[in-house]
Amino acid sequence: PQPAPTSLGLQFPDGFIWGAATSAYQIEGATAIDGRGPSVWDTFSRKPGKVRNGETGDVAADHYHRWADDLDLIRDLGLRSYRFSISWPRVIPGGRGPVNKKGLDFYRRLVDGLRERGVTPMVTLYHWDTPHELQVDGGWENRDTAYRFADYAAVLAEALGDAVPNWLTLNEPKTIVQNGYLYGSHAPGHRNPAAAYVVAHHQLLGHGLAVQAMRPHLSASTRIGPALNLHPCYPADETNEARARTILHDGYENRLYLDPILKGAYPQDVLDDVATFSPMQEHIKDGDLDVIGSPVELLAVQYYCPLYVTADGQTVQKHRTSEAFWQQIYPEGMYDILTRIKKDYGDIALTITENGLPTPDTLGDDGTVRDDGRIAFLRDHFSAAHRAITDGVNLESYHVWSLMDNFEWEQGFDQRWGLVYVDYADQRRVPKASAHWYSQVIRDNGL
Ligand code: GBH
Repeated sequence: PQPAPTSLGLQFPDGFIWGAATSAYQIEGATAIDGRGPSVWDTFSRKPGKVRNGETGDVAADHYHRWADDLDLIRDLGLRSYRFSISWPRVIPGGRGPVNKKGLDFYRRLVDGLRERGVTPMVTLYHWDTPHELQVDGGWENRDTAYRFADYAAVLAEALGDAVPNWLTLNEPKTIVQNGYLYGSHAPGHRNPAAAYVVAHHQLLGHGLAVQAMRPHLSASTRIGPALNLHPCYPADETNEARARTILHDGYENRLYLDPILKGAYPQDVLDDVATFSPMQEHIKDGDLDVIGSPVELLAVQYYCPLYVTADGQTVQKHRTSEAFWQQIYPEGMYDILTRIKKDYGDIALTITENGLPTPDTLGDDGTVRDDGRIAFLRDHFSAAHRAITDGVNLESYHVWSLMDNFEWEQGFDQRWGLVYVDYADQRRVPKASAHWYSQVIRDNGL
């Protein structure tokens, strides 16, 4: 039978996979249960003034206890892929040393539970929750953390490798560099440009070491890749100065991570600029770039917004922003970043692992949540992705951020990014209008 006609007339390719994403600290709660050790986000969120309203992930969406119901919800919405992250300190509480079997068992239940429901798991090894004990020794400033990350990656590949076809190493190493070490707004809360780019290198090294450590435990068809938040950068005006600053800005936002992983070399313009304020290069040892450039089969792209760069290297706003002050809404940026990856990095398989919008959602008296803004946002970004596919981009799946409302880092619980509303008073889940709309998109494989 013909698929039902859809309003925009956009049909996605057969086999295109629709899903949603979450991360461990943002949804799990249960931070002191079953042997989990503390992470940097436990210690950071407890410090006064770091998170809005002093909130923490101690309970979050209580997913650790409600996982089975949440997996039923994922199935009932028709999602075919679920991207979640594993809490490093749940599996290796001290960051190095003994494995916590209860922690591993939780993720085994999750992975098996997804497969029983016909949903493919996509696992992120690390979504910012560094074990506190490693941070005491310098965290990603310390080269040793990269090796400990590889040990952890091998443990997971061995334990879950048979059941997980796609693995993502680091989530957004750039965000740790920028928010964790430049602005201080994320854990570990430093403002130290010199350290920030040492942290960039050690994270990238950790990525490469993890890829190498996992391989022996995985089948030949299992794929590994990084999850990078990419920002298309445009000059704010037509001056030569703005154009030049935009190229460098693109280097810091995109090429600093893409080039070493996919081309085995750092971009020279960024290295030269970093050298004016950071000892990063002293930390790049012989052979590191071969490790970082270890072959990967998948690039996970997270797209939220573009950046407009002025002649003096500042960024300015050109479009309406969302509830998140940093997010200008520009769906064409999705097309631009996807086509640019193909042009500059070739035909590596791409997945969108995050794209979404926060909206001021409330539970209505009739028990529904009307989030029309999210529907419009997703419709426009799905359309841009469709156009990229039509133009030959190898995009195979799309994960909306997020499956459900959760702990939005320094913004706490006020910003709601979910397809599913979470009532934090009783942990009730209510699929929003966007969730119902998305289910229809999935059924139609189009919109
Ligand atoms: C993603 O990051 C995260 O992976 C996810 O955990 C998060 O919930 C989701 O976005 C929604 O925010 O201080 O000006 O840099 C997206 C990248 C990096 C964008 C941090 C906002 C903070 C603003 N984010 N950045 S700024």
